[in-house]
Order: sequence, then C-alpha cells, then structure tokens
Amino acid sequence: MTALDKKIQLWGVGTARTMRAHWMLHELSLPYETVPIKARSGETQEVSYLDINPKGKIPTLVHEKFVLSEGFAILRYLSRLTGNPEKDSFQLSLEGQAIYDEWASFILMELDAASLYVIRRHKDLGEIYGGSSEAVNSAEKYFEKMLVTACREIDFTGYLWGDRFSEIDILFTTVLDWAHFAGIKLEGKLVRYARRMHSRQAYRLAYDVNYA
Ligand SMILES: N[C@@H](CCC(=O)N[C@@H](CS)C(=O)NCC(=O)O)C(=O)O
Repeated sequence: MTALDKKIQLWGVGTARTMRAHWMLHELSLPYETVPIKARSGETQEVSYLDINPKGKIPTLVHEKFVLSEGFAILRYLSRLTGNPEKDSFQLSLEGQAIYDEWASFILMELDAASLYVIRRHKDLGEIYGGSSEAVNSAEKYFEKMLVTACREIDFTGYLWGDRFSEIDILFTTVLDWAHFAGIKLEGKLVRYARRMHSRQAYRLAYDVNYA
C-alpha cells in the first residue's frame, strides 16, 4: 500500500480557508471524504473534533493516522505527497523557491491575517471579538495598499508564480474571492485573473463541496 492509497479525510467547509484544501485535493484528483463541519457552528468545539485538532479550527486534513491543520501546510503536504502540480525550472530554482516563500508569506500575513481576517473579526464577528469600524476601515485601506503595491508590475495574464499553476494561485484566488465577498472592489486585471482561476474544473468541483 502506498501513501496515496491511504484514506484522506478533510474536515471543514464554508470559508475561503477551507476552500484552499478542497481545491488542492481536486487539482490533484485525490479521492477524499469531506466532514462538513462549519466555523462557529459549535462543531469545531466538540470534544470529538478537539481530539483531532485542539485549536478548534478548520481545515484539518487526516491522512490515515497523520493529522495536519493550517490550510497552507495542507497544500504543501499534498503537493509533496503527489509531486504535483509539477514545477517549471524557475519554480524549482533557489530564487524561484524564495519567491514562492515571499508570495506565500505576503498573502497569508498581509492580505489574509492582517487585513481580511481583521475585517471579519471586527465586523461580522464583532459580537465575539468586539465591533470596531475604525479597525475595519484601516484594515480595508491596508489591504488595498498592500494589494496595489504588490501587483503594480504584474499583468496577471498567467499564473502568479512561474509559468505553471501552483499553491500560490490557490492562496491568491481565495484571498481575492474573500475580498470580493467583503465588498472590496478589485482592479479589472485581478477580476479577470480570478475568473480564469474560477474556470478551472478543480475550482468548480471544490466550490460545490465547500459552499454546498
Ligand atoms: N491559520 C488557519 C486559520 C484557520 C481558521 O481560523 N479557520 C476559521 C474559519 S476561516 C475557524 O476554524 N474558525 C473556527 C470557529 O470559529 O469555529 C488556516 O489558515 O488554516
């Protein structure tokens, strides 16, 4: 039995962060079981789930006995497990891998954690984390500034990193989707890039599972 024959289970649906793992599994055509628990439904705090992921967060991947949380770690694990999506020579180079790390850090830290998640915490989840229009306004401005600055030189007619589709496109597209959902207006070239990513079959299949 190879690692690829072992059962894969993915816990969590309903958010941009869970979408990342579903999308990757579909890109890789890996059969898996979805356990459709949702954020703030109480399901993430049930003892049976906390036994699997004590952080009480989704997504969590269970690959037979191996348990992994953090969406980006899940994407990296699945990529290493399968050797896909295949990388081009730039993507395999030292500089290419450094640029990968740069994009991943930027998307996860600046666009996700420091901007969109701040907006979510202090707007929709204000009852839990404290509502604050000041925090929301400043996070929106920060998001736009970071996005414009990072994207100024890029035409977005290809993939975000190198010449092949990668985990970076999954991170970036899900952040753009989240921003759109949060009411942030995106530049035309970003909208066109996101539409192209949305037309991938794996995106559509994952979307149906994640947002069913
Ligand atoms: N750093 C984690 C964050 C995961 C996270 O915060 N997930 C939220 C949903 S987007 C969650 O599980 N919330 C649980 C709850 O509030 O019940 C990742 O990127 O996977």
